[in-house]
Amino acid sequence: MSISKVYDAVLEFDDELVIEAVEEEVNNGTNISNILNNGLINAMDEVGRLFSEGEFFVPEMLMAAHAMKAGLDVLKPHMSADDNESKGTVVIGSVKGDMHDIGKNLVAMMMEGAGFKVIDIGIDADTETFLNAAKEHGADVVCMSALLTTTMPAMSEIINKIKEEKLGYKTMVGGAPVTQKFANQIGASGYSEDAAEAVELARELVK
Ligand code: B1M
Repeated sequence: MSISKVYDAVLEFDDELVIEAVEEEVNNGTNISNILNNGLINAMDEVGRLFSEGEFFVPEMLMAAHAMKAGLDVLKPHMSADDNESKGTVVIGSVKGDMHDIGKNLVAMMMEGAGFKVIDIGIDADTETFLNAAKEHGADVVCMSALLTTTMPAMSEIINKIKEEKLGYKTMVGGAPVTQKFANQIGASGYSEDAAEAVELARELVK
C-alpha cells in the first residue's frame, strides 16, 4: 500500500481511513518520518494551498486538522524514548492569539520521544502562562510556536520578559512563518524549521 493513501485520506477528511492507512504503513515497516512528512504533513501543506486559492475554507482546514491528529495519535507510540532518563524539561505552547497546534503537538511529541520532560501549555498561551509554567516546572527551554504572522510578535514579548526577569531559560521559536532571521532579531536562543530539527536544537541547548 502506498503512502498516498495517507495523504488522500487527510484530504478527504476521513479520520477512520487515515487511521487505517497509517496503521497499514506502520505494520508494513514504513519509516515513521516518511509517513509523517510525505503522508500527513504534505497533505496539510496541500490543505493550506487550497485554502490560499479559495477552494477550501476554515471548516475544511479544521476537518483536515482533525484527520491529521488521528494519524498522529497512531504514530505517537512509535516515537517513544527507549530509556527513562530525562534529557531536560521543556515548556511548549502556541503563542497568544494562535489556535494552530498540530506543529506544536508534533514538536512536543518528538521531544517526548527523545526523552525530554514536556510541559505542553496548549494554544493561545500568553506571556504569563509561559513564564508560570517555566517557573513551576524548572524549565530548561521555553518553546514557542506561531503559525500566523500576526502572532509572531508575542514571541518577542516572552523572550524580553525572560531577559528582563533574568530567568535564564533558553528559548526556541518555530512555525511556518518564523525564520532564522526573525529568531535572531528577537534574540531567541534558537530556531528550527521542523520537529526533527527542533529535537536536535533542544539537545544542543540543554548541553
Ligand atoms: Co490556519 N492558517 N488559520 N488554520 N492553517 C495557516 C497557517 C495559513 C498559512 C493558511 C494559508 O493562508 N495558506 C494562514 C496564515 C497566514 C499567515 O499569517 N501568514 C492561516 C490563517 C489565515 C488562519 C485563520 C486566520 C483563518 C481564518 O479564520 N480566516 C485562522 C486563525 C486562527 C487563529 O489561530 N487565531 C486559522 C485557523 C485554522 C484552523 C483552526 C482551521 C486550523 C488549525 C487547527 C489546529 O491546528 N488544531 C488551520 C490549519 C489546519 C492551517 C494549515 C492549513 C495547516 C497548519 C498545519 O497544521 N500544518 C495552514 C497552512 C500551512 O501551514 N500550510 C494554515 C501541519 C504542521 C505539521 O505544520 O504547523 O507548520 P506546522 O509545523 C511544522 C513547522 O512549522 C515546525 O515543525 C512542524 C512540523 O515539522 N514547527 C516548529 C511548528 N512549531 C514549531 C516550534 C518549534 C520548532 C518548530 O520550536 C519551538
